[in-house]
Amino acid sequence: MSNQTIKNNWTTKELEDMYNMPFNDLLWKAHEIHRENHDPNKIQISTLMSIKTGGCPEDCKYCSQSIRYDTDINLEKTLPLSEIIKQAKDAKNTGATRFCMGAAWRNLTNSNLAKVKEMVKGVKGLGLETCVTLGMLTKNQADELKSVGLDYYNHNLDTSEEYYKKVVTTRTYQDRLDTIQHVRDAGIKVCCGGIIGLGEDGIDRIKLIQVLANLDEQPESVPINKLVKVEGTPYSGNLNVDEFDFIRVIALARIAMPKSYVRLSAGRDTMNDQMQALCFFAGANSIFYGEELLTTKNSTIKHDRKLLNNLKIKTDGHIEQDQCALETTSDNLTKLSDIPINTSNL
Ligand code: SAM
Ligand code: DTB
Ligand code: SF4
Repeated sequence: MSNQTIKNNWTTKELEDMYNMPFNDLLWKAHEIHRENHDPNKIQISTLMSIKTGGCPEDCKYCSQSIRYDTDINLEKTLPLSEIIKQAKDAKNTGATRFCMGAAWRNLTNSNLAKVKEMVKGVKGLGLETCVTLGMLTKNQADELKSVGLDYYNHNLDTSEEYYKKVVTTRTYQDRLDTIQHVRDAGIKVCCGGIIGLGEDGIDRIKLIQVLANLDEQPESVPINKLVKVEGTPYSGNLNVDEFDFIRVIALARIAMPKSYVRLSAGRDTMNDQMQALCFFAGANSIFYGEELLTTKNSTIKHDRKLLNNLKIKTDGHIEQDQCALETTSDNLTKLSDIPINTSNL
């Protein structure tokens, strides 16, 4: 790992010039920085679970869970602790090292805080890292979550401050920044990123990376989501994201935030293997692993195992490389799914 200091006074022009470099030059630069700071052949894997689905009062125009849009999701109350522990165990058995619990809340209430604290304790007890994404938090609530050992809090800025107003009207960019500050002040690691495909311009993507990189402390984790076009939301008919532009954003995030984990997040199931490989080359080193995200589908586990094995990318979990290797020779995905996971060290 390099000891280079982190730069957090990026100008828009510096990042814009980089974003617009010839593609090969940008990827070369990003990959060099990636190698200086990370193992280029290793990724971190997280599994997501929706602990409370739908009925959210916010109006985020991309979201299946907003009460304002007629989407085809199953509304669910907050799930019981036993269900969460069961799924966390499954996630660990499948190879995840971090378990992220998401709730369709505008903000955390104190009665929900008590429930979430039990969830964090239970999941940590399994030896998994914990992450939650629960909407806005007060400073005191962030301290309470820290007191039970929460590792990460996910709270995305989604896009530039200017474009954000078009995407969400029920809260401000500053509200998001305030929660991120409370998380940071409490000593919880910050997971903060955005979405590509909201109808934003290149400059909005550049400014998102600028805001993230210029935070006093850069987020430890930076999820870059590709919009999942959910039927019934205002963004269901958005234009497809240009794949090279998406890869450019990954590269820019890597260059501007050399030490952060850049997560290739939602929308991976619409990316082919070659595109994902280029994203890993450009500096992505984390993924959501598991059949589902929150309400939409993810790339399948058997597909991911085959991809990671083909690329000879190791994970920080218990995905057994030798088991996968058996499969590449036969290239038989059905057989792959039958291979038992080694649970000896669970
Ligand atoms: N309600 C909380 C909040 O908004 O912070 C937590 C859950 S919310 C679903 C978590 C994040 O998922 C959002 O901030 C957004 O970046 C991402 N997300 C939601 N719907 C998405 C979609 N259709 N495509 C891509 N990313 C999405
Ligand atoms: C993040 O940046 N992406 C994840 C996680 N953080 C919570 C959520 C993606 C949600 C995709 C749409 C859905 O499944 O509802
Ligand atoms: Fe609610 Fe979060 Fe969806 Fe916005 S992104 S509607 S806050 S669940």
